[in-house]
Amino acid sequence: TEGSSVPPGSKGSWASFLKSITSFSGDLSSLTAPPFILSGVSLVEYSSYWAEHPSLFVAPAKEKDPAKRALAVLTWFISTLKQQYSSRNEHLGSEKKPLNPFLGELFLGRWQDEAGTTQLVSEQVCHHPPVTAYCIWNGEHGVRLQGYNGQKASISKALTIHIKQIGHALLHIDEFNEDYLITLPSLHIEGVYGGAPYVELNKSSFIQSSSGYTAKIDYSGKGWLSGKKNSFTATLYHEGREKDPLYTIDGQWTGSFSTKEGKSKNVIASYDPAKHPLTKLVVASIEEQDEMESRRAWQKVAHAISKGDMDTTSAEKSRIENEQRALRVKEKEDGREWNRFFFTRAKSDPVLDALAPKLGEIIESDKTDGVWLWDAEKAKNSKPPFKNRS
Ligand code: HCR
Repeated sequence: TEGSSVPPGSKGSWASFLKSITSFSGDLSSLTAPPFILSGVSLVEYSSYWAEHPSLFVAPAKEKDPAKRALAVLTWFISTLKQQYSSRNEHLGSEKKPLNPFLGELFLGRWQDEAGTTQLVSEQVCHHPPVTAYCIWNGEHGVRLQGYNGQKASISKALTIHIKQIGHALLHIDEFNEDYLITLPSLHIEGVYGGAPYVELNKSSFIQSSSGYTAKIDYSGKGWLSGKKNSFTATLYHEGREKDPLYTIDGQWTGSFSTKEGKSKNVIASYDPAKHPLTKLVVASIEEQDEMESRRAWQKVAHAISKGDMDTTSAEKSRIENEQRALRVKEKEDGREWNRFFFTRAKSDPVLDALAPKLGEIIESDKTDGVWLWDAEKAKNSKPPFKNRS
């Protein structure tokens, strides 16, 4: 095909892959894709995108004014979008298919910088359908984010992959005993036909605070006004008073954006990603890692993918899948469920139940057979080496 990014040797396998996805719906992880589109990074690592700018993550805790605090939360959230949805394009040339985490897979790390220590625990709490739960916290600043997410996919005739995210995130700020419910945007993947997939965000997502503020972020692919890709407009208002914004932010979530007061054109702050370098996540070396930790568990697969060695990739993947299957069979025989390391499934979460109704129907289909909650008791008792890392 003209303008195709598919490597010459992969045309055939890409054509069969395209054929296979036209008749698919649901769980994307079940698709077998050609090696050039595979990444050796597991989806369990993606939780780290929430806090690659620790200073922005903790900034709301320093803000005394509640409206400005809500604005700091919104600014941090928008700053994470570039990492979440376009970093693979930037580093790998296109969106890639991540490794499908196994049940109990862990990704642990910490950021160390001027914001102090910010810690990350990400755990695959469900394999079928895939659900990842995470908790990110900075003890010095008293800020904690916890959440979980899964994806539901469908494919249109034009080969656009539409993805609805299931789940949400909750940010807690100790100093003000304040909670923020963050909903996750829907997305679609374009450029699939030509073998150079990339993500665009759809529609809107919301942040609802317990202090009575709502933020609405509207995403528009080409930009209503600017015509630029990855555009958005966000407004922050007293709940129920959408027509009367306190702040408006617009720009590109992959680029820069500016904040204005009310509906005015008066810019009070601007954000340029080039001026906010990322803090690198510190992850234990593979030798130090537990066998449940992602990079250790997938080491051979990741290596084979990077070499384009499909035989080893599938052999090593099958080995992990078979081990997992055997574990599930054993659990069934014993009449027990896999015990998650850091999270517990609950019927409901009081914080979510208090904030979600303020957003109406938006979050209704959010449950993945209950909600996943960070379990401080479990975390305390987690066996070493996890403990020794903090
Ligand atoms: C859809 C996606 C896997 C899920 C990824 C999620 C939604 C995961 C949670 C993160 O917080 C945000 C996030 C960002 C990614 O953009 C999104 C991925 C984009 C592609 C990937 C598919 C499973 C890959 C499909 C295979 C194609 C490229 C052929």
